[in-house]
Amino acid sequence: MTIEKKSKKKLTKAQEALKKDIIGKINRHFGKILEEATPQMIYGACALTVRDRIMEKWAASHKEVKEEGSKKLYYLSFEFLMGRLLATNILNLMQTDDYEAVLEDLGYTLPEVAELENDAGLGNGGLGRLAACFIDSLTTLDLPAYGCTLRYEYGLFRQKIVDGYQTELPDTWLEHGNAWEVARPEEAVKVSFGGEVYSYWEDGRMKVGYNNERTVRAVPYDVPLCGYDSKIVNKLRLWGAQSATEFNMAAFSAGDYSRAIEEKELASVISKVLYPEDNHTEGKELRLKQQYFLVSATLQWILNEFEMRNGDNWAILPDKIVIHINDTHPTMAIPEMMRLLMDEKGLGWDEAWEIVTHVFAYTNHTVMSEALEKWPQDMFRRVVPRLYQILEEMNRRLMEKVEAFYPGDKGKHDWMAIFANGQISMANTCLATVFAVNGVSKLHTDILKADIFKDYYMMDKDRFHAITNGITFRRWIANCNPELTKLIDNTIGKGWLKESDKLAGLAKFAKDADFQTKFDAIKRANKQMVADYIFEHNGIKVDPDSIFDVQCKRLHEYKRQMMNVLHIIAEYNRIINDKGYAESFYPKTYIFGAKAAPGYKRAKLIIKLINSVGELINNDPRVEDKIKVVFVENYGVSIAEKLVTAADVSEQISTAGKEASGTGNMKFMLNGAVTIGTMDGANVEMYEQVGEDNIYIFGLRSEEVDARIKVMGNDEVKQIYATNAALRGALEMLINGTLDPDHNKFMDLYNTLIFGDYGQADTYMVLRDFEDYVRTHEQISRDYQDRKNWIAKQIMNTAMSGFFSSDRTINEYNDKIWHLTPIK
Ligand code: 26W
Repeated sequence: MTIEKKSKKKLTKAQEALKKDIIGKINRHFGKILEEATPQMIYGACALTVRDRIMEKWAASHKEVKEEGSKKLYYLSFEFLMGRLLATNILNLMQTDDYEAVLEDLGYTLPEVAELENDAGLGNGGLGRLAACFIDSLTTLDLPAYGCTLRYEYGLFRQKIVDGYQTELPDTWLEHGNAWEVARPEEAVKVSFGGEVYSYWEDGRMKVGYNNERTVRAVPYDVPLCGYDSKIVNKLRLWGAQSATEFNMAAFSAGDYSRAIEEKELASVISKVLYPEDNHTEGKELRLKQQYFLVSATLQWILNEFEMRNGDNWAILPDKIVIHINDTHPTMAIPEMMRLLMDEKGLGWDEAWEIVTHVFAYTNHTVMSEALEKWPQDMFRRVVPRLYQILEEMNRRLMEKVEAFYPGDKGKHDWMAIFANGQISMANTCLATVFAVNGVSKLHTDILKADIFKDYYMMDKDRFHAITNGITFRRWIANCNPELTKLIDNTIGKGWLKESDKLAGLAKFAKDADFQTKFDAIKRANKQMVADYIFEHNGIKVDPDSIFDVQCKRLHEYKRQMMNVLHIIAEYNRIINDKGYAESFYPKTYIFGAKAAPGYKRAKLIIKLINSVGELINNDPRVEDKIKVVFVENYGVSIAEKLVTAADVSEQISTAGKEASGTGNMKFMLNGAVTIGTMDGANVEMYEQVGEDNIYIFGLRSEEVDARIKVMGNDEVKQIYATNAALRGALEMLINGTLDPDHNKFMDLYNTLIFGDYGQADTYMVLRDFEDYVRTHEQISRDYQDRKNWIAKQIMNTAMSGFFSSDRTINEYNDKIWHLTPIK
């Protein structure tokens, strides 16, 4: 890529020094002079100067954490969806102006250089992005914390649309190296799999040994992270797998060739690739190995660090550390800590259990049953035989407690057990152990308490918490929407980026003519930017004065992209057939972005459908200038940063009760989009914050959804089909040849709505909610044209989004669960 050079301004002294620094990196790191440097090298040189600055802070902050012996949080997560780091790191260091000036002097702009960084796409969706927002807020609040995850060589696949279909390409994010990480081979540990466990007596206690196990080396790579205008530096530790010895020579010489080769193979695959499933588990053995690898390496590190400071005073471990399990994926940390404390450190079961039950907290992020992790017992025993034994004992003790509380209730026993029906339940392993459990919004937590975790809730209510998710305002407005940020700074002063409640001060400007003009001009410019992006990438010309209606998130049936598409088809049909409607129709641009899990056929078919509908509508002269449908390829953090700034309408339309929280909803709200949504997840709280005039709520409520399935069944679906002609027309277009010449490509989508998969039609209430959805869209189109009132709604959304800062979320976690002290 070549970047056009621009003209110069005078630099301050500090900026001159920074410029020298950057040029120095070009000389010494890349062995080039400035004139020869490629844009990629300019990026690399900037990143290295930023890293130096963070490292200087790090050395100081590390010393403080050590000296104060403060309690630390370890946030274990299989996903950290960090995105790009250059611009946010510069922002957090409060050096945006300096870097902008110097880069301009060198003939570049900061945004164009920042764009050269590959996204760190080490996550699927909400859970991974939440972890990334959390680590930013933790650091900003000066709370000592480590994020722990795998150093996937390939992150979430790159999506390429070919002939309307999703295809998956490897995400080679490390191809130019990773400027942010520091390898720490001196802190490598060994992780062993499989083999046979045996026990023996030594020094008066029972010890455990292994035969035939396979061992892999875990090497940490640390990414230092600075908070916004904060003192401390935290880190994200990425564990990569390597051969234990380049080749296990001992085994090889002893004639055990297969073992030597297996170890090498295992090392080469373990941290190779992120599993691309979101809200769905496949129970693959390699995934189980990944889980054990991360968990064992992290716990060895945690206990080693603790031991170095506190010797064998294990009883105080819960005062010094807290380990957070981000969904059940790192649950093996629980039996692994039992193993290490008993087998390696010599503690007895009761002593170890007392510690373990005071160290772990767990967050649930989904109620979708296909996402609840269960491992086949046989596989689990084969991969981690010692943990299997420990879980058996945990289960035995658990069942005694359950029997005491629910005597003779066999159904409850099976439902609550760690071992049941040949499977091991990770959620129950957590629930049997942790001192705190939380849901990620109020509604979601209520559902946990009343439904999937009810039996555990009844046994111990106090440990359940509702902590609503949040997003870091540094990335999701300051960095991605600098013009709006400046406008807010100039209107209410600067403090709001750290004290987000102050944003409410904007409310009194909602109807202010001058403020409205400026606010609207920024939205318009952002829409133009996205229109340009779409033209460049999709070749589609969209009108920046049309309503930008955006649904961007993972593709899943419960998120109901399908309902959105059916509505678009119905609108299209009506424009063609109803002249009055066509004349009064206000132009709309529908924008989708979504990756589907590669094995989720129906989700992939919905992507094809969106593209086919786009093909049809975008090329039909009868609807020209009225509707455009755009599918943005390869949706991820960096594309989200553009789209959230340009949306007028944000689609948050999941079946009520299914979306645990949602965080995209908050990003759109913060940037002044108006939500059309169901009473689901955090939408409920957005409604409470922004008030009914500034959000469009429709559809069945969560209680109604359950009742509907039980009581009304499929007859209701038949009836809707028979009576709603617009909907029927849209559905028939799936199979009548308009969208595909062979008529049956989309048959599955039609069938699942109308007949259902296991006899239950319309599981996700697409048909049942359709009419209300259409009505609500019509209202939005009318309201949008009342410009003053609409802009006021948009401003109110930004103003009332302070509650959704992840700083607030982290403070709640800290007060209710972690109890860390900010570093002074
Ligand atoms: C094992 C396969 C798998 C992979 C990921 C199962 C489950 C998951 C995640 C828990 C799915 C996920 O990302 N859930 C989302 O978490 C967000 C952060 O709390 C919420 O805002 C979303 O509503 C929820 O869907």
